[in-house]
Amino acid sequence: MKLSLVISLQPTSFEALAFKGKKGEWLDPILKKMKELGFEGVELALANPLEINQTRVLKIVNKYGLEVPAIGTGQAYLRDKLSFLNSDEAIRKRAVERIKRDVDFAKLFGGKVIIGLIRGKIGKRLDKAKATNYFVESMKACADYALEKNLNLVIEPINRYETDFINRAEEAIELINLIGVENVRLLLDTFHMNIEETSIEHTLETSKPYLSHVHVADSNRWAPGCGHLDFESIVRTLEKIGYRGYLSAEILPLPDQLQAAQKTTSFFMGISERL
Ligand code: LER
Ligand code: MN
Repeated sequence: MKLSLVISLQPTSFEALAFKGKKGEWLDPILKKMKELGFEGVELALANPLEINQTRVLKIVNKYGLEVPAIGTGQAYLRDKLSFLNSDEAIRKRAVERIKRDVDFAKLFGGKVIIGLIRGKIGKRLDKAKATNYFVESMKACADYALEKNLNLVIEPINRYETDFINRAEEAIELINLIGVENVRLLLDTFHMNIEETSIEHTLETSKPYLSHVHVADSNRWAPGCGHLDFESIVRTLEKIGYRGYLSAEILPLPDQLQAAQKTTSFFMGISERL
């Protein structure tokens, strides 16, 4: 299993990020540090890929020999209010177009595109059946586009305090089967699983045929090892089901940015020595 760290290329209100973009030359020194700490990948979250210098990002990522396992898209919802469940068709269409641009960006690295907060919420205007139709329709359009580029989309169940649509792995799997395009897979995040799933290990096992990306954070969303999740058991289960993808740390920058990143690699290195 390989380790990556989620960082944002743009400023954002989303808090669980070790590093966030700012003005000036900030990306190069951060990726340099990540490489030194032992990360093999960097997961890039952003609001809109058309607002950034993609060639420059690619150049810096390549300079440090890092992989980009996934692109995070939730800021398009948080900042620009785009979502697949908006009752306004024009906004749903803009959300699909934004994901297509994320797919173009992901293609530079061969990474997956995450369908997390961008799905939106059922809220008071929709019911579950209508939300499901809207979601499946948008997902099919994005998945067909990604399939042409040989890329995967991954649906991420998110805890009930952030969304009322797809909180558990079982719900995501049902939708993956309904969408029926082979490049739509599953992302599981240990922070959300700790809130929503009866057993993290059991859910990992039953998700085996679908699982294609994993976010790691401890129970308090600090770096793994700083809360009360049993990561030895989680890693053992991932090995048992033959998961070969990334563990991507989506964590609060606490007690500070660097320590959050350092604790992540030293903790998982300790686990792999023990297992
Ligand atoms: C949101 O809490 C989250 O985990 C992100 O990965 C979703 O885009
Ligand atoms: Mn996540």
